[in-house]
Amino acid sequence: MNPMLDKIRELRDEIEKVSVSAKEEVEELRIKYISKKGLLGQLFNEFKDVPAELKKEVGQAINELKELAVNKINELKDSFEGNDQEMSGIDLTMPGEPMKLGSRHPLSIVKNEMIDIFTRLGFTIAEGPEIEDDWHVFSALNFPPEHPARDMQDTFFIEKNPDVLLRTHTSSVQIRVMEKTQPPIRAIFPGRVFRNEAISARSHCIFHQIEGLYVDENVSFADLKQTLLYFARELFGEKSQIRLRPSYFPFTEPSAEMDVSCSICGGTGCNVCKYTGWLEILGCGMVDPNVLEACNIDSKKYTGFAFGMGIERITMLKYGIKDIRHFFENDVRFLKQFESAN
Ligand code: 2NL
Repeated sequence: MNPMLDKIRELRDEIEKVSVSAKEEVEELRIKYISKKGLLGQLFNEFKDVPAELKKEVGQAINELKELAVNKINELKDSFEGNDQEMSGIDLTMPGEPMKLGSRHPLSIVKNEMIDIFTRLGFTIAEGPEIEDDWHVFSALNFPPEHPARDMQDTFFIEKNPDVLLRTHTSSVQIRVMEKTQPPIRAIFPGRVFRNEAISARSHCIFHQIEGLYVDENVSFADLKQTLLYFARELFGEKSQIRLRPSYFPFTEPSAEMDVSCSICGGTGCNVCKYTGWLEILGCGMVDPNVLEACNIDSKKYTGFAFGMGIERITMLKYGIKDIRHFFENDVRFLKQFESAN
């Protein structure tokens, strides 16, 4: 038996048993065995002295040993890089930690419900700019020049120029739609609006509205009532009743305010409806002919109804939220009480 074969067998046993406890030791092993001057390198050097008849057997044994050493060292190296399941102590077949889901903001939940209801009635959705001009927010909507809403006290003007302001209602988007489309128009207008008001439990300087508009030939007040009754029953339950009280807005004539029977007590009286049995939820009316004409819509041919409501107010009524400021503070203890996002 050739002494080289003994040496090879010894080295093989040694390498098979080798174990390490730190990454640096793997590098030491690499240098010891497979670097140029390592033990395998020496074997390759000695190979030239092996008698010709043994060259085949010894050569094969050296090559096998080299393969073993390279594999073993790579295996040890991987175990420290976390590539090996068993060595790194990580079981990749374990189920993952469930991800914590966020929850949808209550205003978004209610807004989406409202959008769904009106979409089923054939209304489309339109959006427009928050920074507006006097025409789209006031003049086209039949506000007289001296109307108090135009005052610095009520509206945010964002430049010295009094024609650059934050919209106080989404009616400005309705004007934009009517200016560029002829009837039939049937759309709703969700969005953020701004009023220069003191912040309290009941009012905020930023809030959200949905307005609606239907303009066509022969649109009547009866169409308005039936649309709003359907809306109230879808949002507050099929037993809901509505009532309309006369009101005034510059942009509608006649105008009304709508109450829905209290969804908390069913109309018998509770502290949410202040023992009246009714909750005021929106304003509405027939679009003033002046508004149609301002948008180049023929008021002799077409009529329309419009309505508007605050999303905060309706969300507070639906969920019994007592302070409007909760919506804007984004305290997770408040937010996580509402429906999960998925
Ligand atoms: C409310 C009342 C209302 C409208 C909004 C409207 C828009 C155009 C023409 C006519 Cl372009 N009307 N919008 C009509 C009646 C009431 O809002 O209490 N909102 C929170």
